[in-house]
Amino acid sequence: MGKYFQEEIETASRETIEQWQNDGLLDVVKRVYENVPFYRKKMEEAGVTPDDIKSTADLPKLPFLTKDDLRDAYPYGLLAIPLKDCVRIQSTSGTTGKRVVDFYTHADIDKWANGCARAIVAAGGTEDDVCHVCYGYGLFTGGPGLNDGSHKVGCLTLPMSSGNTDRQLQFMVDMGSTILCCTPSYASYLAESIHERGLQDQIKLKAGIFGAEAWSEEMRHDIEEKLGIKAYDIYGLTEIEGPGVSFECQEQDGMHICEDYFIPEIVDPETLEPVPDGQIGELVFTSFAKEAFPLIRYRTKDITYITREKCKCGRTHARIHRLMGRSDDMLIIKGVNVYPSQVEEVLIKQGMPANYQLIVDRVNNSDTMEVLVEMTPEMFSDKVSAIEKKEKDIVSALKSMLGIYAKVKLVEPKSITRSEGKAVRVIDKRKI
Ligand code: DLL
Repeated sequence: MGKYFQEEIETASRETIEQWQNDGLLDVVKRVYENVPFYRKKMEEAGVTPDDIKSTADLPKLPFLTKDDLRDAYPYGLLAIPLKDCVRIQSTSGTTGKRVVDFYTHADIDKWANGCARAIVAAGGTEDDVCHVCYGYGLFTGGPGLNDGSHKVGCLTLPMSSGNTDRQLQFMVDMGSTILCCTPSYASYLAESIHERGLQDQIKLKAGIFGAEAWSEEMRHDIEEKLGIKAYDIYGLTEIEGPGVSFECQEQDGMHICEDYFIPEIVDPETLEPVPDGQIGELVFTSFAKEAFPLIRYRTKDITYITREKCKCGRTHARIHRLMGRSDDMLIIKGVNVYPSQVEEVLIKQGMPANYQLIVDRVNNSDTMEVLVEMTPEMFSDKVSAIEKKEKDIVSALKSMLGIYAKVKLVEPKSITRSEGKAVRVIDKRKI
């Protein structure tokens, strides 16, 4: 295996990529207009027909699609083919509102696996590797996606799924896992557990493919240092396809979008107008290559910016910058905009593990924020005075970063719940 999984596609000229996207857009608009009453109605309401769409330059004429639309159309309302031709569903965990379900044909699964295989090869993976997948398996896309990608590359695949850290570490040591696929928060938890048990010398990991939740550059360095690996970011969402929509290469300088399957746009989340490359906004996708469940102009709510400059790795597909938050996870506390990633940055700079939770509340009409932070096992045995001092240091570091006071409480190691591998970073009691 060389540097790329599909060299010709991954290094195609921008003209070729644009041609794929123009052809793909015309095809998908016609398909949904003819086969999906939900879409036809939306397009009719927007006064647009397939004849109005000649190239990606006409995208702004098409209506957006949101998670609420997917919920309204649940379960079959956005299917573009007969149900009998679908072979798989995947779904979100549905912790907020109704589940979102995505359908796949054989061809859809094959393309998804290509995206994940490209990510694994970009992280240095070959058929000699042992790929340890501890994203959840099941309705969640993480496990199945990386699993299929790992098969395509020809790695020995360990379908571990999430949880049971003892078993994860035993297999990691016994099988000599070289590539670790999981959420960054679980990777840092595994790193701590490896150090606690003194297993560093028995671990053969060289790379990690981490995604499914926001993480910072500081957290990347922390994990890389603790595990002695290179840590790569991978992005995706259930509605579009799960992991492998975009992924980092050896340059670790933004995630390449599989542009032969998806058309990315960045729009201003307020005005919904497209913004130029390099400008921050909300990521929007058109999944034109999907047979079963193609989405047009789906608003991800994820905030980032895009670049179409050729990458040093030789790939030509556009890159998105590490995600900077969600247009809906920004907290407004006492009128100040706070992103959980800013808190994470402070904590890591203070030498804390990145396992934390923000509890936001409203007391006597005033917003409050409490930051629970897990201690390392070493800190846990420190004197109370040392712990109190650390809490004070974090309070003042947060104050200078955010400009507001947040109460800080250091809690026992591993006492903050991890659900489905994804960390629950914010509990906003104001909404309850
Ligand atoms: O999290 C798919 C996935 C699995 C991606 C494994 C990467 C690895 P959902 O559960 O539908 O799908 O959640 C999608 O998670 O809109 C982002 O807000 C967030 N997210 C996903 N990847 C990243 C990332 C999977 N690399 C939502 N950085 C997305 C930051 C991410 N946030």
